[in-house]
Amino acid sequence: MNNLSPKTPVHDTGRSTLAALNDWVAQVAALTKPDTIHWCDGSDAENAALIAKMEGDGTLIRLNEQTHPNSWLHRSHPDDVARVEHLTFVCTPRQDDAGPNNHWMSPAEGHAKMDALFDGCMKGRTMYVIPYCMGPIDSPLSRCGVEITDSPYVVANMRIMTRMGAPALARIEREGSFVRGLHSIGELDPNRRFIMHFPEELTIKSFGSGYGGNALLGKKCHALRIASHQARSEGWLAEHMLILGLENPQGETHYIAAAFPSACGKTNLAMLIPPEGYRAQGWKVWTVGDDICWMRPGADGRLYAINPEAGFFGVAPGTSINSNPNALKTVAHDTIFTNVAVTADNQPWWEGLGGGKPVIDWRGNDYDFSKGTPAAHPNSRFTVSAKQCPSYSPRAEDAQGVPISAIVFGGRRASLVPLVFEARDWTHGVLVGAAMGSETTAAATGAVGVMRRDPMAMKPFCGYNFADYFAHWLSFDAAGAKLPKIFHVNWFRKGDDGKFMWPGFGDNLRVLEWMIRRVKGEAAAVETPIGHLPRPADLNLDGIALNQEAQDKLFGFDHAGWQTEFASIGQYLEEYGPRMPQALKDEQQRIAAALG
Ligand code: SAT
Ligand code: MN
Repeated sequence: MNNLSPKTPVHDTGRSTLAALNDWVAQVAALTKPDTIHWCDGSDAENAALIAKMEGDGTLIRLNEQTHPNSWLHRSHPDDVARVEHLTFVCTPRQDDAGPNNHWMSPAEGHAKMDALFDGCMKGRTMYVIPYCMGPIDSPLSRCGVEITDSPYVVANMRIMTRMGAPALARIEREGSFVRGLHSIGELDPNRRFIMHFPEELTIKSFGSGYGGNALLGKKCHALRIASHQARSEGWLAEHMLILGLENPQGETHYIAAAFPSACGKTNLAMLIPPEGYRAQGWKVWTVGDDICWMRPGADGRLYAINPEAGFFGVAPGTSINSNPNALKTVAHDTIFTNVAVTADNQPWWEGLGGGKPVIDWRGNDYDFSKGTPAAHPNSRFTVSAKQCPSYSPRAEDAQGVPISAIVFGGRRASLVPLVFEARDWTHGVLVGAAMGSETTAAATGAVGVMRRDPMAMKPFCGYNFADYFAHWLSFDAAGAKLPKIFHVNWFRKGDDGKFMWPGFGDNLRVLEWMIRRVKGEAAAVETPIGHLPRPADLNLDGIALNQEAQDKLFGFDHAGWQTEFASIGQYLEEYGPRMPQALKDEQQRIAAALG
């Protein structure tokens, strides 16, 4: 680290037995010059003291104690409400290693830029040292990190989202290695904001934002960008996927991992409640995770997955007793809400909640209905422990993870892409993931609703060159592997009237059921150049009314449309030059040829 000044006298509450950690903390303190250093132990007493401090200075506002015990509202800076992809960098010695999918800076330049911002930034503040573990504390698949931050809001969120404090520190001291994450909210100035990753140094530096994926460094920065890089060299996968268990009436549970871009319904799918008829028969969905999945081959050749997170950082708008009753029950207490609106009796409120009336908007102003602007920010969030979720899987904390039977890719596609199709084999499935497209959402700043390629929903999160990432995916098809089947879904197909044609939410179970029946060799499908498609009769559509247009579009195959799509996929693969694996280009050409 540059810019080291002579040791500043600071009050330090703790130390570790690990010299490398103590040295790093001392170096950071010398650079950032905090008044106090607080080593987080993760205890209830520590949390209570932090919450009281934040209530005192207005960082947290207590919500209605009767309806939402122990729950808080945080209003972020109005310019700091989402991830900032244009300010997010991957710093590798060679630019090619970061790939065209990342903004790049050389490590030397990145460190110099960040260290200049961090210089003296914690004067008058407390510096918190947060040891955390991503994944169950006793799991060989888990990995640890330490985040240093000057934001007590980040500490409170990290306590919910990760296994934080003394047990994590003990594991770090045993293992001797950890991901280093340095964060400061700085002045929350969008012109002095950067999120930098140094994958080869297992280091993150984030400055100028207090929001979600920019600031809770265990999440996207560590568990996806740094972890994807680590996973490549260690033979596993770090993915932007939910994990759910689907239990059938025979009591058999199959686990499914599904990748969708941010704000495309991962939390809703992970907490799905089966439709009435299915429930009566005994179908259940178990939630293992709603955002991130780490998986690796087990001794039997199957892929085993853990959720590295301990909580949910879910999108509030659209969450209702109809769309996601499990989420609503999960956030009934001990929850931090960020940028939601509040009602006259101080309950949290957001668009789509379906009850109550907002009187104060997410900025803290009186809400004016006549303006037609949303009361809650479209990317407002809840942070809550996974343990509070009624459908939390009893196997979610399993050290060995859960075996994955199916991998699902999906995006928001208003046109062309049918409800579901199955890839012919692993290589085809990797191409399906690589070719994924989706319309952008409010989870990142920038235009909403623009179609872009978002391979495996990892466009903002892959810590290295996508061409190498696809090659890594292809490498799992090795001798002895018992790989999951790969599917693609689109819950967001629209009809000529501009309305969604598929009911979605609980009814998505009908599609999951077909997938598992395909895995077991029990369900039929039609072979097409893009993969195996079900006919309407192959799915259980009891009680669902689909008109002819919906049947044709959800289950049909638009030959001319796919010809154009495959030409565009071919161009996309070319953007990566000779690094793009030949097997993927061959697969694209094979399908393009079949399309004629
Ligand atoms: O802000 S986060 O990156 O944590 C959430 C998301 O965009 O998926
Ligand atoms: Mn996400």
